[in-house]
Amino acid sequence: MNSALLDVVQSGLHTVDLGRQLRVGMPQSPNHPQFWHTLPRRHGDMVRADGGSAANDMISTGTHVGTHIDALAHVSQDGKLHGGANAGDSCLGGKYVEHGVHTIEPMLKRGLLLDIPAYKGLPDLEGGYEITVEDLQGCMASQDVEVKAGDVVLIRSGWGKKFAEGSAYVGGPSGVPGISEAGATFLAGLGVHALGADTIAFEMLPPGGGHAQLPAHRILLVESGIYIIEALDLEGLAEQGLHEFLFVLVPLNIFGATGSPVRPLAVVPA
Ligand code: UVW
Repeated sequence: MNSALLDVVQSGLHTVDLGRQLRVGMPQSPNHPQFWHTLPRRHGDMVRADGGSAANDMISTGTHVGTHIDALAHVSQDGKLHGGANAGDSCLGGKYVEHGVHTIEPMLKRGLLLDIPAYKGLPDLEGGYEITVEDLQGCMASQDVEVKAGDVVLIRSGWGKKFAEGSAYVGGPSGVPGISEAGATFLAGLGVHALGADTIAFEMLPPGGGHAQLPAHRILLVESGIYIIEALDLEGLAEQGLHEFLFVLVPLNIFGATGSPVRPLAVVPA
């Protein structure tokens, strides 16, 4: 079998892992059940006659842990989901049939990185900083990024460096940088397929404000049908100066769920 696609694969690909490693105790949104992993069976618990033995695991977890994607069912506004469906009636037997994570097609899309601190000449953005429409436009111009309909746009704030620090990453007292209502409206107007960021809630959280108000979630998930990807690791892309790539993301096919942990990849020719 031969094709242009396989020719590219055979000539070598360079992959940047955009997902966080799932670890017990990693920082996560207080809104969601914690990730937990344990070993019900360890080597030696049961040993076969030939001396072999197998270990196995169990996980219990919220679906919005680590790097994860929000399905359209995740957020409602005034009792309505995207497209006007009644949020209560849409949950059939505890499953969001119409807008659950199982409805998200595997993503093989053009991915774009907007590195906002690099554009602004800063090491990182401050907690609570709202990335403005002017920031987005200026960053696109200076990093030669032209957003087209169907793209996946990843917004780096530099806040992802705090992931290893635990609660500092969640940003309760400090707030977290990100876009808000204006930025979400602007990017939705460009017809993007999904948006992602290196922060816990994708959008700007004001100092001390927590997750009390999430206007970008409303604009993207409810009003525009645009998926949100959170807690991405964008440091590798930034270090390598990669602003355009093949973006690959496949959510777990969990029927009726509001989200899924993911391990997205950015892929370019080697
Ligand atoms: C919320 O609580 C809004 O969840 P997520 O950060 O996954 O969007």
